[in-house]
Amino acid sequence: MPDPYDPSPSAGDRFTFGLWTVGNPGADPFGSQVRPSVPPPDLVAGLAKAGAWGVNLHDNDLVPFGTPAAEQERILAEFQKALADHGLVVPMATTNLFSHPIFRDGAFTASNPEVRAFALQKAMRSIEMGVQLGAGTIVFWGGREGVETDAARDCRDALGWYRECMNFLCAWTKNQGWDLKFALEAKPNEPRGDMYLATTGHMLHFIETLDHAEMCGVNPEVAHENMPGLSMVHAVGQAMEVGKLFHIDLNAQRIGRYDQDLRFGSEDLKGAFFLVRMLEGTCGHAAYTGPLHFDAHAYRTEDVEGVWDFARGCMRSYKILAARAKAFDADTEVLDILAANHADARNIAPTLADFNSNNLATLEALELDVDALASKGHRYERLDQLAMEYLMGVRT
Ligand code: GLT
Ligand code: MN
Ligand code: MN
Repeated sequence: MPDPYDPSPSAGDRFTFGLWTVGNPGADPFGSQVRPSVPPPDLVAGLAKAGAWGVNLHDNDLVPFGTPAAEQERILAEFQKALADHGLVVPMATTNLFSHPIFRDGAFTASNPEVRAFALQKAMRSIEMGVQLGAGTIVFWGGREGVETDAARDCRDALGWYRECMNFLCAWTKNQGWDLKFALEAKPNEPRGDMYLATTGHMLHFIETLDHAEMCGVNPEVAHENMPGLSMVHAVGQAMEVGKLFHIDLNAQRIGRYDQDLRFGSEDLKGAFFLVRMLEGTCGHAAYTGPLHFDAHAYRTEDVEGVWDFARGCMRSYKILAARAKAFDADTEVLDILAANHADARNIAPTLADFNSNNLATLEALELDVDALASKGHRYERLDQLAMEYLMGVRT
């Protein structure tokens, strides 16, 4: 009998990994690579075998910086053959605007307009390649958009240039006749001392200031919200509530550390549980239906086989958490506690939903028993323990 927690694209699982994730050779700032660099077509084969649905990439994950055009075409053809042979799709593409030394002072926010021009040229070439591979979503992670010292420039100027570049790319994309979504990814720090647009909340506001806000949304990452101790569930919830969750980077992270990009579910299991519950649809809200992307990598201790243990682990943990969340949401004790807290016996909620003269009069006349309300317990200890017991596997 097949294991119900094994990923299965034919059963509708839409798990994806970046070439840079399963292809991560285990280098860190203190040591060189510990695993061989696996060619992208072999990563495609491995991902298909592991049960992934798709693969995402930076331009330079596939085509090294500076590759001549003819060689790029050969690499692309070989990669597309691997995709076709193994039945994988490329739903998302992104641009490496952080590795090359030209981006040492930023890309879209670099003080030098020539660097910003180069960043735009590179992004356009990368988007063209993404379109050729079938990507519908383009991620923008501003890895170098920030400073170590604010003496470098006024952050208002940086934000203005960031906006100009995003506006330029949106307009160019529309001009090309492409129907693409841009997903902007926030991070508070690393590699820059302080990065502009540090959280998903910052990003959501910035998007509303763009000329083509409708084609821009966010790509929240668990690690990036958790590094400063923020709630990924609330970041994703805010994005979903305004229809802006265009993509997601799933991984795991301990608060206050460097960007660990750990196997999904391997830290903060409870945070992962409530995240998956939200993504799968809960409390009467629609599910997220986009790709479930893992932006994580295997421990440096692993060899190539360990990388596939890591990839399977990410997908299995997601599916196990989805099953646990579904059971939690169907539990009558859970439902009873929620119903008791949400009860609206006097039908007050509609009065609060809209300011008009009737509602104002109703609100002003409303007599509320402050002492009774203030003394009421909510039973969240019991509710949370129920969640924990599902997570610990004793309640099913
Ligand atoms: C890099 C970063 C990730 C981003 C990738 C997309 S690149 O690995 O750490 O969080 O999502 O550019
Ligand atoms: Mn990411
Ligand atoms: Mn990360």
